Amino acid sequence: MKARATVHSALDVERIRRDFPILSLKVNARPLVYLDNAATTQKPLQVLNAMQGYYTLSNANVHRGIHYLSARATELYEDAHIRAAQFFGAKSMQEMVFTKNATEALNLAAYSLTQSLRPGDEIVLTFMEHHSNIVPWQQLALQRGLKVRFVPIQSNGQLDVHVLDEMLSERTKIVGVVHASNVLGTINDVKSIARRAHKAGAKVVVDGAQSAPHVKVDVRELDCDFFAFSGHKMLGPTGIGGLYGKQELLERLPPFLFGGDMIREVHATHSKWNDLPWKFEAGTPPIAEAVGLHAAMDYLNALDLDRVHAHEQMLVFRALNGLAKMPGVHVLGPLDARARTGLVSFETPSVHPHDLAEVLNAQGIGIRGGHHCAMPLAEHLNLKNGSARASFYVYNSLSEVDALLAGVKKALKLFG
Ligand code: C6P
Repeated sequence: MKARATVHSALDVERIRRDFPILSLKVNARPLVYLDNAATTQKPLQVLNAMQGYYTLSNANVHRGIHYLSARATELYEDAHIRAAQFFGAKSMQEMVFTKNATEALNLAAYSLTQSLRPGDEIVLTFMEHHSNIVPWQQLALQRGLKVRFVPIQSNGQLDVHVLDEMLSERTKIVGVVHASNVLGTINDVKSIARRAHKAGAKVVVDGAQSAPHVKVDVRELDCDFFAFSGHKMLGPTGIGGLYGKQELLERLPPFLFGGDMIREVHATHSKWNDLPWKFEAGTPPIAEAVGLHAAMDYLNALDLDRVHAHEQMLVFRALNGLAKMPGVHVLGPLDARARTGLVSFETPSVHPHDLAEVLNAQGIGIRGGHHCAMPLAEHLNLKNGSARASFYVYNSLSEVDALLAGVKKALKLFG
């Protein structure tokens, strides 16, 4: 096996690392090598300072008061929607609903979209999905008599779109697809999937949790109907994510959560909903987190996502080549680094991924082992113990990839 990629670094990692003091930690007397970015990324000082600045000088509730601080907090909260809408190429902030995370965004889409479906209607998902883009559909399908079908994965780590074509029919109402797999790293051709799904009359829901941080996303170019993301995987704080939705669809959908701020009028027997996007944002929202997310998106814009992707390809290329040379290691997903985001998962049949993660932790290296919240994928690929996963980001360097490779070698020897 030989991995292929364009090899050039596009980011000044040394300078970037100065924005992330946490990366200077020592773990087990070794420099921390943080390779669990698909779970969550570290936060730059710019994000931390923006959030502290908000609480220090601008804190109030939003959309509720006419006093100075409430107006200021409201402006900051709405500015964050505008930035997020721009970041993903949405038409306006009406199309950008903030949620707690990608999971909540996918639950919102699943709940609201399935309310009008009838028994026998079909939802097509893929075996590459994270539980967050399976379980909501599965549970609503059980309640409403819907059928969920799964597109298989080919041996090259890509979806079998011919099977998708065969599955699509007038019964298909929704196609749910992960943009980038959190296990295989595969970047799916969402644009072509959306074209196929729309031809059948289905709506397309994209799980962008693992693509939004790593590649430039333009929802209008992809022509997806919904796109979910999490702020904490893209340098932002936990507690905030979002759902992009085409305005005309969001206008028609029923709300998911009910309460304050999402209403225009409430009477004893009925209520009327607020304008978009507030119709889908019930209760006091994550205001400081929105300010942090805004700063994170500014930070990523300044780095340029094309350069972020190029940098990650360089790291993945090195990791793929190193792992491919090791006997007893089986790399998952596409062998071409250009078809991937910045993560590499691999199986080591002689070492349980949790043991491998522990040996690496003793060397200061943080990776994730297990099924990565994608059990149907592990079953589909017959991965009994799951896999080990190293996931990279803007602050990771080639020498950290080398530390990973040396660590894996050591673990294999230890257990070999
Ligand atoms: N995957 C991982 O280590 P939340 O938890 O809502 O922020 O993200 C959920 C989610 C949805 N889709 C994909 C493709 C994901 O990878 C995740 C989160 C983490 O792989 C935690 S399990």
